[in-house]
This record gives sequence, structure tokens and C-alpha cells, in this order.
Amino acid sequence: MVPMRFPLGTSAARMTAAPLLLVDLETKEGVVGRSYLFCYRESGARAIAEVMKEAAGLIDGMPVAPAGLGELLGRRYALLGVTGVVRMALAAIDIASWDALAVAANMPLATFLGGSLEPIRAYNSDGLGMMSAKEAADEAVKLLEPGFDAVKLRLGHPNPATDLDVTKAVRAAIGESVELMVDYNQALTVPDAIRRGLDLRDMNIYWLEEQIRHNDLQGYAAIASELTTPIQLGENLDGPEAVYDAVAAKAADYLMLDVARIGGVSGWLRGAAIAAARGVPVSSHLFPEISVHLLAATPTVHWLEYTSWADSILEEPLQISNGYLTPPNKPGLGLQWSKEGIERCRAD
Ligand code: SMN
Ligand code: MG
Repeated sequence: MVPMRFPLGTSAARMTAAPLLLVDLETKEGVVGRSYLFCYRESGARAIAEVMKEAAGLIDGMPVAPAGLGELLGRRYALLGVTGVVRMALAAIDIASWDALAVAANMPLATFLGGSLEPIRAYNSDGLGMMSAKEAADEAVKLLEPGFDAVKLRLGHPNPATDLDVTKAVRAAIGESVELMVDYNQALTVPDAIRRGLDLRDMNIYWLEEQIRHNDLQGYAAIASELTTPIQLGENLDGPEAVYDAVAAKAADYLMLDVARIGGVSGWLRGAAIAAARGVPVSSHLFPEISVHLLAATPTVHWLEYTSWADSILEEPLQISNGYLTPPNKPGLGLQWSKEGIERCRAD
């Protein structure tokens, strides 16, 4: 349970600590592949760990071939359902497998996947949860300090007028040249989303994210047809098949992939290929240390979502330079756990 520098209140839940689950995949040759998951709730971390322990037993001794391992485990869990907790457990194994392959090849995962170590534009997504106009304005300014020129504000207050007041205060505090994204975390209905989108039309909002239930694709298409501000969704797309459905329904202008829900590195590559086939810009959701490598190999790369949540359990946290992040030039993902950080935050 890693304390967050900026607690995050969304329209769904308020978080003050990040429940992280760390994975080491050891091969018999002595190569270690690593991954981590952000599990939303402590109970989520425990449930995912339980599934992961069993899944690891099912592949013990097999070659590190993520495509085949994914097929096998997908079949074993087909009756329970490869979604939510199971999806995340299998994704963590997939990510650690790809990390092991890239480590063995002595290449950063980004270049192993065919990308390059170019800087990727990032927005600061630490904090800026649901709070008063004054608090949000002050926090937004603090979030620009590491050199960012883009931040994301969580909205979906019960009263639409509060959404407007908070957005105005944040815009006034950060100025016109900073990009401002807003995220409703599925709080609204279609008519409400259209109304609130129109309320913000003069605020130069970069995207409106997840206004309604994440899988109401027709609803999103209806909202998109009424608004000129781009629509963003995707953190809840469950596997690459869901990317296909979202693209086919023209549900959103932009898509963001979550490496855990999309099915690890293997799922990301497939999802990114589907988005690229229709030229849809792809951003990341959380996991900046992993996503930075995947975006580097994504044809329609857009924005990286930055949070500092994993910093305290890493020997070398990501470095931000003028609002950009570059995949580290180290083997694999470049994740090295900080023993001292883990001891401090361990939840037994
Ligand atoms: C979000 C939701 C839940 C946990 C972390 C972040 C949010 C986002 O939807 O897009 O950052
Ligand atoms: Mg979101």
C-alpha cells in the first residue's frame, strides 16, 4: 500500500494509497522478468495474487513464450471468465514474460518491440481529484512544477454547476497554454454528458473522458456526434476485442489502453494495431513505467498518463524532462525494486 503524494478522489472512489502487486518471474536460466499491477483496492490485490499464484503453477517449467502461455491460461480460465481480477493476473504474467525476453536479449522493451527511445508527451495525472475550485486550482499549479504542460481534472460533481466552477478556476490558474483533460469516471447519463460537454465548450478542454458507463458504445457515439470536444475512453477496454468494438462503433475520437485490462504487452500490441488500422490516436492509462515502452512501439502514439505512485518502490523512478518521458535505456522494462521502499509499504 504505497501512500500517494496527492490523494485521488474520483466520482467512483477516493484513494490515498496505491495497492501495488509486484511480480518477479524467474526462469531456470536465471533471467528475472518483472511487472507490477495497480489493483485499485487492497482486496483486489489479494484476489489477483491468489489467481496469479495458481496461474503461475499451471505454466511452471514452460518456455517463456507469451503468445502460447496466454492461449493456454486463457483456456484454463475461460469458465471463470477472463475479465477483471483474472484478466489482470494473466496480464501481469504476460508483462513479466515479455520483460524476461527483452532482458535476455539485452534490449529495452521499447526497442525489442520495434520502437525507439524517443521522448513521449505526458500529462501529470497525480491528484486533481474531485475537490473545491480553490483546492483544484492550487493543486493544478503544483502538478505543473516537475515541468509538465498538461494535467487531468476529475469531474462528475452531483451539481453540474460545480463542474463548471472547478474547471474555470483550474483554467484560470494554469493559463491557456497548458493542456487540460477532464475525466468523469462513468458518472453521467448521455443527456447529462452532452449538457456538461456543452457547458465546457469554451474552456479549451483537450478531451472529455469516460462520461458514461464504459461499455455503452452507442451512448458514446451519440455524445460524440453532439460535441466538438474530442471524447476519450479505453481504460476499461477488456482485451483487444473491445478495442475492435469501440473503433467499429466510432465511440470515441481517442482511445487509452490500460496494459492490465487490455491483456498485458500481447494484448496492447493487438489493441494498438486495431486502433492504428483506423488511425485512432492511442494514449496510456496508468503504469507509466510499462506504458512508456509500449507507447514507443505504438503507431498512433498520443499521450502518456503519468503518476508517481510506483516511485517509492523503485530504485530508479522515471525521469520527467520538460513534460516528456523516454523509455530508459536499460534491459527490459528497467524495473528494479527498492527493498527499503517495499519494506516500508508492505501490506501483509
Ligand atoms: C483513474 C481511475 C482510477 C484509478 C486511477 C485513475 C482515472 C484515470 O480514470 O484515467 O486516471
Ligand atoms: Mg480515466
